Amino acid sequence: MKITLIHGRYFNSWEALGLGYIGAYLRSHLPGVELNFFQGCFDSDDEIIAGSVNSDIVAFSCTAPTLGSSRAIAGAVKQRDPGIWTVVGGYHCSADPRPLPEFDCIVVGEGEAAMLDIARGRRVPLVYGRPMSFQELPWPDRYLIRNERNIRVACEDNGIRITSFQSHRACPFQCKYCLDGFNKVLYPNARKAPMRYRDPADIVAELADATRTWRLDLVKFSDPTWNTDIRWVREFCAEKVRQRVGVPFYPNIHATLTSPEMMNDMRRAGCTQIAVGVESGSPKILRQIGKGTTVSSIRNCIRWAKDAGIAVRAYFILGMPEETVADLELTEQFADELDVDEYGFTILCPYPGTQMYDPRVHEPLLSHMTDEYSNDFWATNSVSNAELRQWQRRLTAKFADRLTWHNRAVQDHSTVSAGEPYCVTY
Ligand code: B12
Repeated sequence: MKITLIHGRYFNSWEALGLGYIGAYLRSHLPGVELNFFQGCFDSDDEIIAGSVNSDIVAFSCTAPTLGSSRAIAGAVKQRDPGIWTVVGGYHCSADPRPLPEFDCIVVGEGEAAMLDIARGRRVPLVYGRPMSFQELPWPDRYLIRNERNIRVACEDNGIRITSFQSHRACPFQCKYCLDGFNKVLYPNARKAPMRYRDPADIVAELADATRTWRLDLVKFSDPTWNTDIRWVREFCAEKVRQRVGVPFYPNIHATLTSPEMMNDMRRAGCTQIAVGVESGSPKILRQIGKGTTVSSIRNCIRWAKDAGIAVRAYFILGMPEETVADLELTEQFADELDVDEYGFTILCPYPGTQMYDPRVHEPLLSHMTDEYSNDFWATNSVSNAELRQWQRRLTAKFADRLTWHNRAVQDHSTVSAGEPYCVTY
């Protein structure tokens, strides 16, 4: 049995962690399985097609912007050998699992158990993955996903070797712009997101092992919100200190769930930087996003981080539907006031599966809907797309010396063009 796993083509080069988990799970249950891996930002379409044709199954991992190029590759593979079973999983098709001619099967939700069933011969057009527990999941197979390539790009750009880890699954928040606000899509039978946390001892052991193996200088977390459980954060920090795993770390932090003690614990455990989704400086817009943050919780969180000696990256989203110029002005004032180390400014993008997505309006735009850095159609009720882009340009120019890699990359290249692995995602 030969299975080829493909991470759809996007212009950044994060490691394909989800496929790393799926590959490790398949190997632990099917010892003889032959696994093959390609990543669109490193491997050309021709290489991927040539490397896929003698497989039994070719499976793609896609977000909305990577679906188009994956469809083209799947189509070419099918044309060469119609007997190959093509599968697609990941966020986009989980949110929109309608059949597509290039794929024989769509997987909704977490992919490990679903892919094992498929590898064992299940041949149906739609498979619902089940929420996996970390006790049954091996660590991701970083050799399979050729993690060194991602680390190398990061190192070439920043001089540091960095890669990502997952500390829990699911998200309890329902932010309007994020697919996780639609946990129902991923976990259709659950009333609440089925949160699962890793044993702190286990994740710290993985950090230690990977730091040694891959000579890491910094570890980041893929979790959209890392501090969903304050007690878990405390235990993780204590465990990292106890196991003397000194590698610095960098998580995404929800501003409301913080305290000075938490920041101090994190700093002691090696946290050198946090990312905070500030989103807006307008109390009205923050309420509408539904994240549960306020101007004052954000202000406090960032002050406590700075006091603890932790650097802060702040992300802002422009363009909630009821956002006005007055709200955008509040955002600019808040960005000035917060005075953080790094700034990112995006324009809301209505991805399928988010509460902002209206299929009647947005589906026709999907073919050229790139992402929140370059979308050219989204507007608020009172601010046009051109004006939003103007605001984005104004803010990125104002904080030009402190921009995130992504904003810089988009600026340098004026549009986001897929298939150029020129930048890292740190
Ligand atoms: C970390 C993260 C990133 C990282 C990179 C992640 C990566 N590995 O490539 C960075 C910051 C670079 C990033 C970039 C982008 N991201 Co992002 N990201 C996330 C985040 C926070 C976590 C994803 C993650 O790594 N999870 C952990 C790993 C272990 O799991 P996984 O990849 O989800 O895989 C599991 C399942 O999805 C499934 N699965 C995945 N692939 C496959 C394939 C098969 C065959 C099967 C069966 C199953 C399967 O099984 C896996 C194991 O259980 C999610 C939001 C969230 N709440 O989770 C958004 C999210 C995935 N991102 C999103 C988007 C839109 C983007 C960008 C377009 C944003 C941008 N403009 O840069 C790019 C696209 C990157 C790309 N390569 O496609 C959207 C996707 C929405 C959609 N409808 O497609 C999300 C959901 C956030 C949102 N706005 O709603 N992202």
